[in-house]
Amino acid sequence: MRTTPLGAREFAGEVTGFDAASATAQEIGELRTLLHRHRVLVLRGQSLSPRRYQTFMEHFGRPVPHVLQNLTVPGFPSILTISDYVKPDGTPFGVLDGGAYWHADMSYLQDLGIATSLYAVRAAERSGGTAFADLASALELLPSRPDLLELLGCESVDEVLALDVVHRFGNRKALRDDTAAKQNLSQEQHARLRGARHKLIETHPVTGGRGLFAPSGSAMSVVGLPDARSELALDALEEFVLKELPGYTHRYRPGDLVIWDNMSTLHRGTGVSPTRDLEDSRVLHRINVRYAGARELAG
Ligand SMILES: O=C(O)CCC(=O)C(=O)O
Ligand SMILES: [Fe+2]
Repeated sequence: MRTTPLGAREFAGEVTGFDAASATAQEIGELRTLLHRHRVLVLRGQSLSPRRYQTFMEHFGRPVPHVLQNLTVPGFPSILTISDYVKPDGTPFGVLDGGAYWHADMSYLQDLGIATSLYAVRAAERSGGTAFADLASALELLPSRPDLLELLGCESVDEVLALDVVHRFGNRKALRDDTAAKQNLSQEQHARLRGARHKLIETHPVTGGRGLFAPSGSAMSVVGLPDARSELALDALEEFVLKELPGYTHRYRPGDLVIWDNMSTLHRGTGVSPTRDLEDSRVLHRINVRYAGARELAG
């Protein structure tokens, strides 16, 4: 197994010499360590049935089924289909827009520590990729940005450590579009997504390291700041991450498996546009796992 960083500061590692379908528990254990070293892992040329894929990801944590159950792989409630293919009757084959805005998956859940994997069953030149931004060195750079501290209403980084952020399903920047309604969530699904409160600087449940957590996407407001100020501060944090921290954009080929840690990264889908041509479409299988419990697993 060899790893080549794809971005600066060891961000995003391409792993070669690893076959997810036949990996031993020890190899998978090594891959878990690599995930936390590089935050994003890229493995090309994998060949995984839904069953093998899910079993493989269960070594990273417990699957967390997505609320959009109607778009999961039949028989696999924990595997969500992300696709730009629209069926002849006009209905989507999968989630068309899995998140074209910067976000961290499932930050609206109370229990943190979510990894995401996307396995490319099908890929096309015209289809969008996934862009990633690294949050790992944000906290260390914060003292060099007194303007950000001021926007957050803080005089020191210690005060920043005490800030809480409210997260709710959807995208803060498109709040008025009512994203949840657009995705046809039932009342019951809404109730499950009431939201959560997290620290702006969170502790990683696996590594124990502290870092900036999910300033974008479902981060709705900084507790204690007036609404307009809170918006400005969260927008400024996102801009800081995108301008000053490492990034990597993945373009899919069939057989790619991309795994990332949502505690230390942001991501977004790039250039999603629907197609009725199956041959020219992208089909990704997404699994989310929560790290809690991963320690009990072999390897
Ligand atoms: O469309 C993509 O490449 C990313 C989708 C996404 O953000 C997700 O499924 O969580
Ligand atoms: Fe996402």
